[in-house]
Amino acid sequence: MLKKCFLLLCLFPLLLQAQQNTEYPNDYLSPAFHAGRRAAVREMMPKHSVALFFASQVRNRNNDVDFVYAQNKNFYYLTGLEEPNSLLLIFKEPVTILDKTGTEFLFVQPRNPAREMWTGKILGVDGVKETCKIENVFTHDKFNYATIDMSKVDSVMTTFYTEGILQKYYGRGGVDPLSRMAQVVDSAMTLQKKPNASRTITNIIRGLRAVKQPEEIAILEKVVAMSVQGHNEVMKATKPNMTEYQAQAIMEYMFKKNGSEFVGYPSINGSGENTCILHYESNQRLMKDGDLLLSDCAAEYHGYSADVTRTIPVNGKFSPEQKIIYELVLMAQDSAFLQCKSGNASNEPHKAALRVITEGLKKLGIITSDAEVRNYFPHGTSHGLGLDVHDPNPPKLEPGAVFTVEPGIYIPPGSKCDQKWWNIGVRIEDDILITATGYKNLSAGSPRTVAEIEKMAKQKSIFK
Ligand SMILES: [Mn+2]
Repeated sequence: MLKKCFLLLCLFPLLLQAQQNTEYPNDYLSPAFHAGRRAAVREMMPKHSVALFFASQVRNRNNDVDFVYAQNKNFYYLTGLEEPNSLLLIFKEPVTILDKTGTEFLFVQPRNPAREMWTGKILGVDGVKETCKIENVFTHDKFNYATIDMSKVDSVMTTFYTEGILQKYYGRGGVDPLSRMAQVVDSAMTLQKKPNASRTITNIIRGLRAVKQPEEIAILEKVVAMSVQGHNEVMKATKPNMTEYQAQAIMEYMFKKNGSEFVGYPSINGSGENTCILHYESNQRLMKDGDLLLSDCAAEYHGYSADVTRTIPVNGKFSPEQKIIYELVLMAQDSAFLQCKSGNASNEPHKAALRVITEGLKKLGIITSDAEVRNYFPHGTSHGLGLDVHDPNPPKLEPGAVFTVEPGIYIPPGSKCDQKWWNIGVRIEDDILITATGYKNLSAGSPRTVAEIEKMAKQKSIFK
């Protein structure tokens, strides 16, 4: 009986994650969500304007191998469609295109059974109508800018794709049918003389993406939970003479095991001197007794990324110097959390963290002036989090804002301070949701304090 209870307790963390019990995942953003986002964009568009949103192109990796396809996040936000060679047009006022009158038109790649046998199903017009619940869908070969009545359209807007970038992404005279479409759009954009029109649509969509809807928060909670499981397993499994890439493997195994499609960004698993390299990605070093391991790793799920960092002692116990620096970063993070409330400017958490770290480093004699703090804490404390790992954040925090709080201190070898501090790099990063009453730390399931981390390091890993 006791044994059975123990087993159940062990399984409990795994059961926290909803188990998939349908043939394919069915917890994607709903067509109603995407329709609502398109309506919100249109609502904010200036009179007599049209906004163009392009799907990402497939990108070649080597020879005949392409990169895993990654949809343009704005296009995904507005459609949910994960296919290349597609274009969404949103008009402020209704227009008629190909005998259909409306404000939304989607041009997609046509079905191609021979190609689909090799690279997978293409939805085609009927499939897109059914899946995305968008009414006016055509194959992209039907797109002809000249057939659109532009007499009432004063501005043409597109996000990120300036004229030059369009050419870079789509090419000229390529075999891809979209190249022709890209040329048409390109020429349409050069025709319009309104200055800053594209900045307008970029600002509109950034403003919308900065405040998450309930469906987005539900996915973010799942992807952060997957990421927490990875960090906790690494805490349990890490020991001297393991490599950084083995820590990475354990981390990413846990993401994938729980349904994550990708990592949100290349995993950073830096030990020893590599803890002081902010975006260290090669993860090749053999970890030694007495080192710290800084893991900045997170999963991606249904397009949304988490962003979590934990710093742990490789042998399971912080040295006195490591503990001092760690607890200073922790104190900075705690003081930043206190600024996570609706109505605050979104840089208030950073200001609080910077103050604590500046005073702390001065007290330790590591710096003598305030300006020197940037040598050891060179980055900001917060960025928005969502479809992009660096997502828009609203200028003023409000319910639905999701962002990171990630202070850090990095003391590389050769720094102008006592040698005992060298090779100590610490970052603690959590994912915060602003609520009506305060904030919720979505990644609170992963230990942050010295005592909690040292306790978890003693637990048995599924990899031991
Ligand atoms: Mn981050």
